[in-house]
Amino acid sequence: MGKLTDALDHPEEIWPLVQMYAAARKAKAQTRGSPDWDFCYSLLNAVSRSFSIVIQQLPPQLRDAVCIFYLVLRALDTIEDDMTIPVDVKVPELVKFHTRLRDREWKYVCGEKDYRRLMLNYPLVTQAFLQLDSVHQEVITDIARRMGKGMAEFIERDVETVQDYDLYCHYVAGLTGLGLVHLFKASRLEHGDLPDDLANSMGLFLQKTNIIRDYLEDINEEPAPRMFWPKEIWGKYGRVLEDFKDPANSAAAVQCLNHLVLNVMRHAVRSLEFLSRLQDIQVFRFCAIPQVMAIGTLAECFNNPQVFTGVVKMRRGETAKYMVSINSMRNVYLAFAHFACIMIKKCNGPAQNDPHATELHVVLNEVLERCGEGLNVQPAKLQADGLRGILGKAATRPAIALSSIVLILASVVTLLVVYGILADLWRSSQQYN
Ligand code: D61
Ligand code: MG
Repeated sequence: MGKLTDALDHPEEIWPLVQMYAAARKAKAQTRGSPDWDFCYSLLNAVSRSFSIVIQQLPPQLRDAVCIFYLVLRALDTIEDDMTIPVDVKVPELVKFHTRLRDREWKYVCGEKDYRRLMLNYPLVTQAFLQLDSVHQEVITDIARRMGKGMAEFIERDVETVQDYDLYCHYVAGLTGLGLVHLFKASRLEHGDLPDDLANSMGLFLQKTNIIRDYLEDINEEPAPRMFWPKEIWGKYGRVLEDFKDPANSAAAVQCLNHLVLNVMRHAVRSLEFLSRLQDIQVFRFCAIPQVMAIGTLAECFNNPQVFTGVVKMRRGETAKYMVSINSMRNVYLAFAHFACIMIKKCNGPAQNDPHATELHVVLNEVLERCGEGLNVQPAKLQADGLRGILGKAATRPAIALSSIVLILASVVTLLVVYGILADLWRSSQQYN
């Protein structure tokens, strides 16, 4: 029901939804007829819808390497996340993981559902990994080694300080950014200056957004919760993290949430800088789409008590709209400005008494300024437009026209079907007469 009313409320999202659905179907239907690669791509599809779509639109010389990079790190992460593995078993397993990459027999049964399927069939991933260029293999092995070591470090201690938080996110996501840059360069698709610090910010922006959004899921995790919110921040708002689940503590919980949103938004300008340096359009889309989804998710989460009672996500249609329209830096600036404006509006309205509203406002203005520079318009003008939803009006204009066509076609099809039924009825009534 929600889907239909959403579509009627946002008709401009219908065509992007159709395009996404078609792209997903096409991706699923593609087979190479070799069990290793077919397994790898079907698992990628099953485990991550959004990364699967952006990975599959990469150029061929990069697509396979990034797909395997994803699955290798997903396997490592499945070991990290499995709370039934005893610490003294898990730590050495994470540290040694990179040495398993060339072992055609190795598997480690853990995780659940599709993650378990990945671990059970890991030899198929290894078989595909060993077919990659040796440079790609080396990059993946190096990142898996550093990530495993970092994950092991945080199995034995908690994320306490903001510095710990940045370090943990560097290990699990920032390193992925560094590895991807190496893969882009090794495939000769990117030649520019993409320093580690900028690539790291790309990962931190995605990872911190997930950590903020997944509060409830992580705290309810069985058999034991696994939390990454830094105590240096949440300790200012509560005695224990579980307290935020209680609606009686909603005000303090939301202040804590807003403090974390301020913390992650400090990465936004650097991530725009990274994106503006990319040269290949497919690599650009692969990198930009997740960043736009992240700032969209943050705009939804900011000052929203529902983070503590359920899942806060962008609408599927909105996700689809951005997936199809992010094909230039201009549209990234427009999207970032749009979501920054949504947050500025909250800073001036419902969140105006928040202890960090002023600081967040400053950071959001820096994002707007950067977008203004990129677009060659005054940030003030951007703000006036931003509140009306610039991307919805300018960048997706063809999508709106096309969605009207879809609606018209749908009406025509309906009429034809109704006409067919009536004609059948008439014919059968003629027979019996
Ligand atoms: C450009 C494009 C994609 C990028 C990027 C730059 C920089 C970094 C990243 C992707 C990585 C972002 C990770 C954000 C999602 N977080 C997780 O999945 C957590 O696990 C982290 C360890 C495994 C990383 C696996 C990964 C993810 C995305 C990739 C990739 C590898 C390889 C290529 C492309 C994209 C998280 O998972 C649980 C959850 O979020 O539900 C966790 O356990 O904390
Ligand atoms: Mg993990």
